[in-house]
Amino acid sequence: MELPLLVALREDGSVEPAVNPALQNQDLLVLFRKMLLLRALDEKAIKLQRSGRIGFYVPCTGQEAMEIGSGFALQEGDWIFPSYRDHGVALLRGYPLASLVGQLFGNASDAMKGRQMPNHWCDRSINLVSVSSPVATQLPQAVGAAYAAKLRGEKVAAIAYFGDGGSSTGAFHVAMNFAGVYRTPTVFFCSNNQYAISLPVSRQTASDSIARKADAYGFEGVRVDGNDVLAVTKVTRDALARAREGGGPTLIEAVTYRMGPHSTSDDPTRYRSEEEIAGWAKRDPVRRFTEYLRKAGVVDGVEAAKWAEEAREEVLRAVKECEGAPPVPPESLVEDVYAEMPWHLIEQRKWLPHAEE
Ligand SMILES: Cc1ncc(C[n+]2csc(CCOP(=O)(O)OP(=O)(O)O)c2C)c(N)n1
Repeated sequence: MELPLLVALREDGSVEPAVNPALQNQDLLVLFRKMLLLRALDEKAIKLQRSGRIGFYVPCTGQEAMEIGSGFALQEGDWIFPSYRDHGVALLRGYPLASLVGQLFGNASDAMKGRQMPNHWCDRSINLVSVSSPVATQLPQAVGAAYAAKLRGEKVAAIAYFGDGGSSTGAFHVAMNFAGVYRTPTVFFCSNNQYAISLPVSRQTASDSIARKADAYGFEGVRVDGNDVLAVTKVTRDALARAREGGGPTLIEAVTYRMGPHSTSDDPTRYRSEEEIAGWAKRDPVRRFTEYLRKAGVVDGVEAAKWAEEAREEVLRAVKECEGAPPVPPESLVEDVYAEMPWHLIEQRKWLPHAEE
């Protein structure tokens, strides 16, 4: 039997009680405003790339609910192993917008000193581990971190984000198996956005769902409406709580849709129809949540528009702050590797342009 798709936000504006995270209004507004910020960041970053001001960007329009809902469910101390599309999780956990934007410019405003690919940020202070470029390699890392936490008796969980394409890798199966056998406090969060670049999910698996795969590894798999921020919050929160309490891992499949291109280097018109995109546009997670909040009397139309504008202004401020920064000094290339710089790096630093010595 197919696993049910858990939905909280019903079409008539009510909330399914079994999937309701029962949030206070102030928390609903946190979710809402972060979703708006994420949408505004995408809009601006695509424009920056198209006008040649940044080199590359990975958008997440259409996936705001799964980003913000799952990020909201995390607690301080939990370990986050993100994928390149998870800016929302980072923002929700307190990674500053200006740091995300600075990393796209790769200049002196970038904490990664321009050494990483764009969209590959991290922050040790919030247990936000560096994005891994090779698909799904973050999964065994997350299981290792979770296992270490378990051995130390720490009540924290590790969450690993990946796409439907990631579920076809060896790393996925290795990680799921180890997590099942050792009952590690890991949440596997799959954003099933229907495509791995141009490859549709129908070519990715013969199973009736990705969540189903958890059966084979001896733990629970859950399918949730990934465009429903309340349902995502609820299932992720439950899975993380179970993990922290020693209940073992969970595989969450958030069913969603990538509305934009895979990255700014992709042309999705080559592999998707207008009709398909229009069908998913009706389930836009930002609009859906806005409508719910309006019906519930939590925001009115004027406030919603005002906050959307404020989100755009916040992004513009971050861009202004970062874009004017100077390039990273070339000599920084040899820094941060050794506590004391060895002689050969001192020599090599002299050959770099603009080096001080
Ligand atoms: C091991 C590996 N193979 C191929 C690639 C090139 N690549 C980058 S993203 C991607 C698609 C991943 O799709 P999915 O896991 O569904 O995540 P999504 O991008 O849809 O969020 C591929 C094939 C890679 N980075 N690593």
